[in-house]
Amino acid sequence: PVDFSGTWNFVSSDNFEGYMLALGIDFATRKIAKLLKPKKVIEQDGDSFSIHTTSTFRNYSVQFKIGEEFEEDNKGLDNRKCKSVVTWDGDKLVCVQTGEKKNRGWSHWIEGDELYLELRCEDQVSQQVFKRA
Ligand code: RET
Repeated sequence: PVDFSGTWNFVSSDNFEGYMLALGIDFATRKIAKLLKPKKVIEQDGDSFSIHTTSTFRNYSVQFKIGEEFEEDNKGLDNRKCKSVVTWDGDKLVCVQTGEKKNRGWSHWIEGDELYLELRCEDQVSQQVFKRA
């Protein structure tokens, strides 16, 4: 199967502003966040994942096991708690984040040496692309 493990450098992003607006992220944070080139460090061990998003401004980490619901605090993002669960859809990792915001979640997949991340919240979709370091 796919192995997401490794360090991934930011390449580009699309509509991150729309996603952050849908989450209710404040103006000042959005202005800073949209200039960031975050790095992803992913550790995958069987069905266990740890994903670290790091930037010069703020970091976000999440740990999960496929199919096991967990409480996500989204600390430093919108700080809203969600019940999250990540499953495989073929070779895609798909997360559903159930909480106050409708249609919230993300998908991760790999194409060649690029990692794609689609972020969803309400009617907004943002796509980010990373390249293997
Ligand atoms: C940053 C900077 C501060 C403001 C915002 C951020 C967004 C981070 C996001 C991380 C998503 C992580 C995922 C991990 C699982 O694969 C860059 C921390 C809003 C959206 C989906």
